[in-house]
Amino acid sequence: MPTLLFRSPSDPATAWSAALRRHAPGLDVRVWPETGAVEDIEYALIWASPDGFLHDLPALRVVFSLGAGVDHLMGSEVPEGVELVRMVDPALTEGMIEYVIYQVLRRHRHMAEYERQQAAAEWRIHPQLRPGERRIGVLGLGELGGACARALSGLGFDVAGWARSPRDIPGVTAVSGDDGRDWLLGRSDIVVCLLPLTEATRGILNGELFQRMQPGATLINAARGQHLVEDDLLIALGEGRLGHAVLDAFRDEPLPPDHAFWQHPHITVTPHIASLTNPETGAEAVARGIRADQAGEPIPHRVDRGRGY
Ligand code: NDP
Ligand code: OXD
Repeated sequence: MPTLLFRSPSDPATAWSAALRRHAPGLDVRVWPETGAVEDIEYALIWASPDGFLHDLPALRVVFSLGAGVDHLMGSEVPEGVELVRMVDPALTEGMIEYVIYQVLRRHRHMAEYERQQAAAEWRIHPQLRPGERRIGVLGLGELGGACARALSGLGFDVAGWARSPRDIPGVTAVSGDDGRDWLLGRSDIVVCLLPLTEATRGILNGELFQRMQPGATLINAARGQHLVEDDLLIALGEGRLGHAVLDAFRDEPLPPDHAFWQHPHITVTPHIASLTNPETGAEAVARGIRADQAGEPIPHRVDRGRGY
C-alpha cells in the first residue's frame, strides 16, 4: 500500500486526508508531524518545505505541490531525482476565472467609482464601453492564464495573451517574445499577470514595463508578490502612469499592517485568495497522479525544474 505524507501550514489536513482516502482508497495517508516509519513514504503533498524535511524521507519518489505555483519548492527543497508535480485542479481554475472576471468587470463598469459616489451621495454616470472596446492583456497563457483569457474573450473583450512559446487559443491574440510582450502592454487597458515565478519573471512588473503600458491602465497581479517591484508601482501610480492596481499576492505575506498598499487610494488588496486549491478536486488530481505513477506511467503536470515551472 503506497504511503503519502501531507504537510501544510494553511491547508486543512482533516479535509485533505478524508478526500485523499475517498479518491485513493488503498493509500496510507499520514499527516505531519505523525510521519510513522519514514522508510514507507513514497509521496508527499505539501505547501512549502520550511526545514528541508523532504531530505529525511529515503523512499520519496514524488512531491505534489498543494498549489499551482511551485516557486516555494524550487530551491534545494526537493531532493535530486524526486519528481515535482504542480497542482492543476478544476476548482482552482474556476476560482481564478471568477477573480479575474470580477476585477475586470469592476474596472470595466466603473464599480469602484460608483461605490465611492454612493458614499458621497453623488449621482454621476460614466461612459459604458462595449466589451469589444476594452482591451485586456494576459501575461501567462497556461492553465490559469489561458482559462481566464478564454473566459474574457467569451464575454466579448478584446483579449491578447503572452506566453513563452507560441499558443493557439481561439478568440485570443497570442504573442510571445519581448516584441510580443511590448505590443500587448502598449494596447491593453487592463493587464493581468498570471505568470509563474521563475528567474526569468522575478521583478517583471517594474518601472520599465509600466512605461510601456497605456497611461492610466489597470494592473491585476494574481500571481506572485515577487513579480512586482513595489516601489516602482507606487511611483507609477503616483505619476498617473498607472490608474489602478489590484494585488492578490505579496512579497511578504501576510502584508504587514503598516504597508503603504493597504491605504493607497489606487490599490485594491486581497489576501492571496484569488483562488484556493479545493481538497475534493485537488485530492482527485493527486490520486490520479499516484495511480499513473504506480502503473509506471508519466504523472501529468510534472514540473520542468530547468525551466522553473
Ligand atoms: P502554468 O505553468 O500552467 O502557465 C504558465 C504560463 O506562463 C505559460 O503560458 C508559460 O508559457 C508562461 N510563461 C512562463 N514563463 C514565461 C516567460 N519567461 N515569458 C513568457 N511567458 C512565460 O501556470 P498556471 O497557469 O497554473 O499558474 C500560474 C501562476 O498563478 C502560478 O505559478 C502561481 O504563481 C499563480 N497562482 C496564484 C494563485 C492565487 O490565488 N493568487 C492561485 C494559483 C496560482 P508557455 O505556455 O509557453 O509554457
Ligand atoms: C497557488 C497559490 O500557487 O495558491 O496555487 O498561490
